[in-house]
Amino acid sequence: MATPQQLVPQTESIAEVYATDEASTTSVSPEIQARWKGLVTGFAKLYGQRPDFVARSPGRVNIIGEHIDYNLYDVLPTAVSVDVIVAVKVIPPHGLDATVKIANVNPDKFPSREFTVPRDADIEIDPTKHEWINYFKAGLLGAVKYLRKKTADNLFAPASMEILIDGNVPPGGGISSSAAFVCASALAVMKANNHNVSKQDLLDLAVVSERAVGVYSGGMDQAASIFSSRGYLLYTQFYPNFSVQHVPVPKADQEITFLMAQSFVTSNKAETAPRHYNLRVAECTLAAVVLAKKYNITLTKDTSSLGYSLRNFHQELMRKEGRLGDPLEYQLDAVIQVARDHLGQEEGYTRSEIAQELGITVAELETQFLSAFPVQTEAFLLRQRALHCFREARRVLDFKACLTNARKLDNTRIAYLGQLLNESQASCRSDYDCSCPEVDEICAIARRAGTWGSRLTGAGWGGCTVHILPQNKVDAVIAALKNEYYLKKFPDISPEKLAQAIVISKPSNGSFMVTGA
Ligand code: NG1
Ligand code: MG
Repeated sequence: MATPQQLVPQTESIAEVYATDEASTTSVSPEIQARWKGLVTGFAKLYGQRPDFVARSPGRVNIIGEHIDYNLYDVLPTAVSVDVIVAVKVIPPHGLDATVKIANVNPDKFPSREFTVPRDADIEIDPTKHEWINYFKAGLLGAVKYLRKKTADNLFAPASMEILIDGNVPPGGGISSSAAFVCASALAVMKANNHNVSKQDLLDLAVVSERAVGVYSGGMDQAASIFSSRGYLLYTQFYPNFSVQHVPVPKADQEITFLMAQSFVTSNKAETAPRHYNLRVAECTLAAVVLAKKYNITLTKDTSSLGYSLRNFHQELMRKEGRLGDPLEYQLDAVIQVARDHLGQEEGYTRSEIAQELGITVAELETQFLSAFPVQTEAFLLRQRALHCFREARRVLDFKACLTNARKLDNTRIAYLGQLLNESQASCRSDYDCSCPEVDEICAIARRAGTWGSRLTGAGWGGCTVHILPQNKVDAVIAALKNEYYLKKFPDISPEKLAQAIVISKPSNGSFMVTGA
């Protein structure tokens, strides 16, 4: 029988294993071992000595719960086996401006760089210049800020380092190469400065670091990259406080597989944020404050990126109506009805209509809610965004209940899990408008070929899809996707790219570190 769901101690430090420790290394597949060895020998060749340690953080797939982390609703991602590994040698002396030499195992695509970390200032990241080392710098910046605070030393100088990186998470592909990169980098910098960072602290700093690149994201990706555990999904809660639980996928009548398929439609999130990602963050916030106003509720600020989330409104409404003791599912049903009743305008709300709802001027609306980042739109679709969010939050609860309330997943339950994924996709497409024709097409092809459920994963507008399917349908689904999508849409696709298009990954371990390599 599967192990029951486990609460995870958040103050726990990141696991550290020794390269010579049989018990921890024999469980690693030969391909992974080869890649790690390649990194260490590559390092020795490049810098003339072996690294002190290797820090690692994986990509993630979100199984269900899309675009609700920044509304502080629960999500259900897990780490995947592709990851970013960072080999580091600390170079004395310590205490001066630090020098960072950084290289990638793929130098043609990711050229080597060297830069200085000034002792008395923050390193600068130019988000308009798309450089591969920006993500390392984001992790470094977050780690240095953390260490300066921790040591109460504003002039804290991090150690100089020689670094070699190998990442195999497809970039811009919806499985969070960015979070893997930022988390692994921050972890590496912590270790290089002799700090055993807790998972919670690494999470907090990694989330803030990524926002520095310009996207007002929630914390799901970094949580999955840091806290996941092999064989489990990571039930992640953000409200009232952050917490995670490891949820096993129980034994089933048929062996269940999660498959991910890239659309190869890249949406540059930082660039499209004013029309896509950040606009959605703003729309949800505005929906929350407009609903609160209708009920005469004053929201207090929460931990979401703009400070007012739909979860926050939900909580205050339930408190007011004396329903906080109701099961969360029923509470969500209630707020779904509230959104239907009180956000009536299908065509959306203009700035002046929202200002009128709130009893403030347009200028006040701009300063209070729309000044953190630019958004480009005439109409804010408050009704559709709120409905997606509340319903998606409900689907996450249903999905988790279906996994945890049974010792064994029979076919009816499995079909229900698939249905929830399909409903999530439909909602992302219509109410949240974060899908795209290619992603819709991949989902349709995959379902025809035998998946139980198919949907986009990650921010969308391209990126990656996730599918739940029986093991015995894997070949058929892969063949259908190749013939009907990849080869048709990209006739000149290289064999390497085609090989990266589809990944089957079992839920994997989160961040860890290897020393003594
Ligand atoms: P991607 O685009 O897959 O990195 C983004 C956000 C998440 C979450 C999802 C949508 C970042 C770093 N992450 O994921 O926090 O909101 O979209 O569910 O932007
Ligand atoms: Mg990302």
